[in-house]
Amino acid sequence: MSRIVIVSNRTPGKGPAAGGLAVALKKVLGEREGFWFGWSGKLTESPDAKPRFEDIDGLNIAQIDLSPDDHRAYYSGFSNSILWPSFHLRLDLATIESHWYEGYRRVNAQFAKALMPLLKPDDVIWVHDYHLIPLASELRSLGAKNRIGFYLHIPFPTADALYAIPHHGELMRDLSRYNLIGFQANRDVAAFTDFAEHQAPSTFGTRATEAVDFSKTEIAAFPIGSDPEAFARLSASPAAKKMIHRMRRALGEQALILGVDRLDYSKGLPQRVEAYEKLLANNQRFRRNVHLLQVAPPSRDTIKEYQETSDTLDAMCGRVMGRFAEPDWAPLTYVKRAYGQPSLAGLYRLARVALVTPLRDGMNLVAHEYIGAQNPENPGVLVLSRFAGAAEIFPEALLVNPFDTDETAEALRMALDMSLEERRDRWQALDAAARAHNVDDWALSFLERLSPGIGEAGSGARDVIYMASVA
Ligand code: ADQ
Repeated sequence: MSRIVIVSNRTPGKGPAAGGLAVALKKVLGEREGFWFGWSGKLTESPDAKPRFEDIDGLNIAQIDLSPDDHRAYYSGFSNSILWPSFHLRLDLATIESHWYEGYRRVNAQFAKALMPLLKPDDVIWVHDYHLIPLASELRSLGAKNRIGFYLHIPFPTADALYAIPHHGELMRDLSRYNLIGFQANRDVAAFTDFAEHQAPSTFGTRATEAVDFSKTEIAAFPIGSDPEAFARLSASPAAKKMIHRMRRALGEQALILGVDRLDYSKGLPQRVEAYEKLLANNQRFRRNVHLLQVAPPSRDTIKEYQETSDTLDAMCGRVMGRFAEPDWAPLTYVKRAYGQPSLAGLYRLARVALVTPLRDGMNLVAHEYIGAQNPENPGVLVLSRFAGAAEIFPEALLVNPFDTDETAEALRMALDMSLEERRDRWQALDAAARAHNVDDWALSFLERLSPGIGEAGSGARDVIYMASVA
């Protein structure tokens, strides 16, 4: 019987996870038998080639270690200082050290070597995210003939940004070794297709670039979702109620405006605080009547650009406090930590407005979770960036250009002034879209396209090996 092998950068750990991929795949894994294989999170000078098996939160997981040098080049270097900023169109924040590419390839080869002995000929392999673009190539060079799919959780860049990436030609060739490539949004499919067409052999000049053959690779959008029903349930859980009670006591009659993000420059946090500052500056009536809570646990904080984003945000929050705070009123609270899902659900439920304004985002699961957690009788309003993949499926949100802080401030004002009837109408449409794009259907539709018939087996009917690692 065919098995499913999922591969990504990191295995999920215990406790609250701040990565969207971990949240999404844990859900998929929780409903199936099998195991998850990925980097253990441990660094050692001479890693054992053989994976170790462990039970983590009911999931059977196989892990390998990495060497510190390889990990630095592969993870902080090529993946997160070159691919992440370029794919998010932030070439100004990219650090191009082309030697990192060797470490990136070495780690992909190490993953392939560890995985290969575990594979059976009819296993179906699902590889996740930008850390592992070369994995199919590496597996194929070891003789793997399996169906292999790749899912990109982040946006696909424009041709110009891709050209700025060292070895981009090899990465495109690596992508052509997959049978299926899944993107978050139609926007990404269009950018990929555009690039694939651009790098076809030129009929001009004498040195035509060699074409990459994508004739065996299917390309499609599979927008990821959350579990809106679970967030609806969680928002009425004791932990959520406790959080709501605590917040109500602190807020009194003030309307809560909420932001929840990993602390990442792609999330547009300084622009968001500036938009809030403009709301307060332009509308005196909101002072003392609204409160912004921004929850943003640090991530990738060994990378300089992340520390700088954190410093900028500290300064912005300080500026707004200095400008508007009074002895008995603070305009905002900024919390740098992760919360468990029940507490988050409580915050979502209480928030009159969710500010989800990334400068660019693959999907953005916070938007889905916020919708799921709303009270149908009295729902809040989602202010959403046009540049999140989520904008394609949530047109009933208040869509904004996050670079235009006047526009975001005005959307905030509209959200705070919106009638109950309009809030309900918009939320009903949003909730229907969030349910139609839930995470279970996302996983099944990808797997079904990769290997027709495989999704019908249902929970536990097949062994599932997840070889994975998370952002
Ligand atoms: P991320 O960039 O991590 O994911 P996102 O989709 O917003 O972004 O997912 C964040 C997840 O982390 C959510 O499930 C959220 O609940 C959780 N989270 C955030 N802050 C938290 C906090 N303070 N405490 C607890 N949990 C917190 C990447 C891509 C996205 C894509 C996802 C999934 O960058 O574009 O949507 O993968 O594919």
